[in-house]
Amino acid sequence: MADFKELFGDALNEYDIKISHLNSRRTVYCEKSYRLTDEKYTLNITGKRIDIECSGEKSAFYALCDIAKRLDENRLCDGEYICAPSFAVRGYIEGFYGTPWTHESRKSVMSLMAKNRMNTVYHAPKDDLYHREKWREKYPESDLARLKELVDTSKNYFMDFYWCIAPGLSMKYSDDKEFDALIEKTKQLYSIGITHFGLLLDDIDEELEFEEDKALYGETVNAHIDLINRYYSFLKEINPAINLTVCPTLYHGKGNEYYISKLGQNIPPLVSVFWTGRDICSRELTSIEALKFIEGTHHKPLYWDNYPVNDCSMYNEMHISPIINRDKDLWKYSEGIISNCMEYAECSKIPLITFADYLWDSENYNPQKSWENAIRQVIGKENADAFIVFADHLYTSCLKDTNSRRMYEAFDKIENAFKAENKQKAFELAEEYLGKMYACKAFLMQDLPVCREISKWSEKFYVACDLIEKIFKFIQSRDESLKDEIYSLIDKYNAMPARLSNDTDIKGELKGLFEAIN
Ligand code: LTM
Repeated sequence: MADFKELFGDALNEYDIKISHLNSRRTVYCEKSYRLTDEKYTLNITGKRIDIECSGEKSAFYALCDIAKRLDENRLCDGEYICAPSFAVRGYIEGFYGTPWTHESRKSVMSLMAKNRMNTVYHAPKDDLYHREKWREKYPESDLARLKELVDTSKNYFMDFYWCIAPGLSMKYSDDKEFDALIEKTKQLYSIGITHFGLLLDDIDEELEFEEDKALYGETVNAHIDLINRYYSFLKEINPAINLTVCPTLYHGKGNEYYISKLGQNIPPLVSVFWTGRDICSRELTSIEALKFIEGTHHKPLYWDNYPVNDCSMYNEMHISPIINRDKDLWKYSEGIISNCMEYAECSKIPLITFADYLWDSENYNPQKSWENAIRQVIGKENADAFIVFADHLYTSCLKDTNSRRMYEAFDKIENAFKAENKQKAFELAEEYLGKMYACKAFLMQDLPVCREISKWSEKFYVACDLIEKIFKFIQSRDESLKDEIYSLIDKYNAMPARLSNDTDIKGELKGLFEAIN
């Protein structure tokens, strides 16, 4: 069982909580989704007395997480609340290119996401040699022991732990010895309690490499269908309860393309199929597009959502803004969503919590509120307001182009004060904003895991602090000697690769400010 003390601290101590386990329609059937579920619960809150009605341990756990969350967000109010998740599958994947997470990070992300009622984790670090390059080789004992600890932890948190293998870089599909190697490796993982598997065929050559494969299969899709079907049969033979997810080689687009529709229509309906949406990193995920995918493949998509991941060409962006642009009713047309994380585990927690909120209750998801709560959970209540001043500059991603909304609002106010010829007010506002920037800087300079992860971006933010301070000083004093310092700070800012506010946007805003004072 989960360590409740570790998860909730003393927060729930002052409440008289009674849990009743019932196996009735009321506790296992979700009217909204027409699904049987072990995740539903009812809360009856009267002052300090809370009655929980649920079917088992998992739903009781979610009920307690819910109470802790309401308490934390100051919205634990009297009443009856019937709760069940929107999406059946709610999770994240360590599926990025880059340094894999440490064991401690993995456990820490897992417990936090369980507390936010996610139920699935995929283990697929691209640069873990045993996942892709050395897929045939068994894990050394020490690695296996760590994996076992993760599996055991996931069980305590009612999470499905998917271990994934990606043999497609070098596998000769027609060679039985290769299939045997896959089976032997899989057995090693089954021996430590894994019953959820992922077979990933993304990011490999679209053409068959070996003559023997070409002769037997003709085209890649036939080799993949054969591999998936043989692998699934093997898994079901050793344990009928085993689950399998596959990631196809074509994993984005419309879902009616030749490869993906043939693959989908020729593998068992119970094998889950990963799909990243219209693009590799999709700005939107829509129900209409999910329906097209279902039509093409005869499978509901299981979204591999490439946010907040920031590998490859995105490595200068830091993705901590909330998830947006996913349709409210997408749960009807998909199995669920699995968010692909950044190699920065601490920072990933912020967008992941917003995913968890959306996935639990997509109708009522409020990105802004969810994000602010996420920052409070990850950064701590005392520092959340300071941190947001910096986080305001980290919005650029596949989801959104605009950035630094709060800073530009502050600049607009200053500009308006100048235009109204209220110089004193303008300078006060400038001071106020600078004060916030420096309070933020003081937090970012601390030796904390999240601050270390984000240093490439915070270093640039410090230059922005100096730059804006100098600009405000110049506006106030008209001291021409400041100009050189300003220009050299602008050059320094532009030379730093981390992406914060776009340089041309800042110049545009400042131009407005200069015009207002002239
Ligand atoms: O998206 C998929 C299915 N595969 C890879 C990921 O491993 C990678 O992290 C993302 C983002 O670069 N793109 C991919 O194609």
